[in-house]
Amino acid sequence: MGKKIVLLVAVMFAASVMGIVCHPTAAVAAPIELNYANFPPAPTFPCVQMERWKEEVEKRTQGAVVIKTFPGGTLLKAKAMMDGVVAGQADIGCLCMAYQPGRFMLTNATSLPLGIPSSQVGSLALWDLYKKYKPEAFAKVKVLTMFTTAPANIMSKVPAQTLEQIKGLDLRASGGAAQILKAWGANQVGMPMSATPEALQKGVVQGLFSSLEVMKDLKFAEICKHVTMTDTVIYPFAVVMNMESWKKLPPKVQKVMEELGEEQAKWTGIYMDNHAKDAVAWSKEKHKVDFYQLADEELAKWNLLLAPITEKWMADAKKKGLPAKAIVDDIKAFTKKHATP
Ligand code: 3IO
Repeated sequence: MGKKIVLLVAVMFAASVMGIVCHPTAAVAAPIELNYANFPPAPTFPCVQMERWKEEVEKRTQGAVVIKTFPGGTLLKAKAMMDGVVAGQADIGCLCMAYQPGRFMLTNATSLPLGIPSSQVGSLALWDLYKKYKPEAFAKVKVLTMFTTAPANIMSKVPAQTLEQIKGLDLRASGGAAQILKAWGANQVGMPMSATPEALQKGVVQGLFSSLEVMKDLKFAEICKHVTMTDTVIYPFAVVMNMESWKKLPPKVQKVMEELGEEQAKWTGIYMDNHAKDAVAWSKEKHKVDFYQLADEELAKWNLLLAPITEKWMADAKKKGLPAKAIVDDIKAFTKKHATP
């Protein structure tokens, strides 16, 4: 009797193991495939964070999800990213919000001159801001993470060390950073980062205003021999997913992605801050780039010109029915919270 039961249990156990191992649907259950589009070239930080996210998701879902990455605008280009993801041309897309200032007005407030000191702080503050306000601009997608660059500096072919030297100089930037260049008197030229290498090469612009890691990743150190350190304003980014693609995911996979949201923001921030430092050292050593630190009184003069930018954003935001002052106050508070260890 006892033996029979043992045998029966053994047979049932073996059958169930066989079922798990050999059941046709379980054994060949194809992984869920997701396409992830990005606009700049593969060596740049938005693509580095994309590969890290892909690896983490594939690892944490034990291969149930496979992510195919498309850097360099091969699936969707910079300004087509949001609409392309909404339309399902890609499941996931990484976009720079500064390229569409009006569309992402609320989150673009992080690129007002409010003193965000680093990418790590900026990324976590931006994520907090998104979670608190859940802007209408993202109603049609699932937001997977957000992050920012390190503060922007001027990289140029000619010295741009005084307001006189900047006056009328063709410099490239987008969104909040573009407003800063205008305030300093440059001839601001707007275009995504992905179009900048060619514009520099062809002489359409004499330099750019962005975070310094591109000196190495896009080899701007070969052509821009001058950097003026201002550490003014970040560029904000979002990673968004098509809503249908999101809803189709098993809850376990959704959980993995949701748990990665803030972690990915922080990872990207730390990567960016370290990489920007690394790019500075590399540019000095390998390409003899001159890094110029503004004197305090000069920097004060430059900063004074920036005050109207936040006022203008607040007036415009109010017109659109946004709680402008609360948003700016929150960005300052989130910045302080993440800047104090
Ligand atoms: C950026 C965008 C793409 C690749 C590398 C980058 N480093 C800084 C940015 C910020 C940005 O979007 C821009 O246009 O300066």
